Amino acid sequence: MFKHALTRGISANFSDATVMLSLVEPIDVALAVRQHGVYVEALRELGLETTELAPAEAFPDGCFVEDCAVLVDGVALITRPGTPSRRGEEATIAGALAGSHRIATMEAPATLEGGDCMRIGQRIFVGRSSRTNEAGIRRLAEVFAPQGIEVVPVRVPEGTLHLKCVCSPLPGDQVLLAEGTIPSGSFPGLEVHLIPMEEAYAGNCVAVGNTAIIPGGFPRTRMVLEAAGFNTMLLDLSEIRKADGSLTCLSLIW
Ligand code: CIR
Repeated sequence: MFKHALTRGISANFSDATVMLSLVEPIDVALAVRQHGVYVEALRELGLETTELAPAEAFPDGCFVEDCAVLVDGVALITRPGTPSRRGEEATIAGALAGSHRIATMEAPATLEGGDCMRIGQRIFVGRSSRTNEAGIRRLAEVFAPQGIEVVPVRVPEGTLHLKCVCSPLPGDQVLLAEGTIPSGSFPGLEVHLIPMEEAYAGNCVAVGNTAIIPGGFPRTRMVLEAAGFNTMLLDLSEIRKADGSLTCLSLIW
């Protein structure tokens, strides 16, 4: 069961966040700050002790802390983000985790982002994406092998930023997955809860115990999760989504 969460506030320069497609509507930074505050509050309501780092003006994407580290049982692998504009974010994350984790690092040419890493039991499914390369995957396997972790690469569909843009872990060998994105057979031995492709954005949820935080506006996903026995908490993520962000990206939880 998760006990802690690390987050970082929204940068004053959040409207300059890296995006895959040009924005149709500008990001409302003040609204993003409020949405982020509600997110942190939701983590607290779920019983997590939260540490919030101050926003970093130099890093418009700095709130997406998940990408900067992969955590397994007291070890933190600090990543080397695949996008040059995000390099440097990971240093403050390493500092924040140093008190609670043994720190491991990775060197060029390896790149890896936490959004591509989905731990379920003793496996980490890792996306081969534009952000995560083979050297990054090898380093992930090397760091966590002593803890009995098996690293399982999964191809991320074209045009999808990270593995967890379309799927996310649920407690107890279960996974939430958007239909038509990644084949269910990529997750052998897991109970796969499928949601319709048009709700793929909600494939990224944060589940703590039997409660799943999901983005508002995805009724079929809510039904799937509730039918699977989860309570759901709905959050408005409109501004976070404009920056290609979703729920898991906004925290590191352990
Ligand atoms: C980026 O392109 O890196 C950010 N704008 C969004 C990162 C989202 N992170 C995640 O899904 N883990």
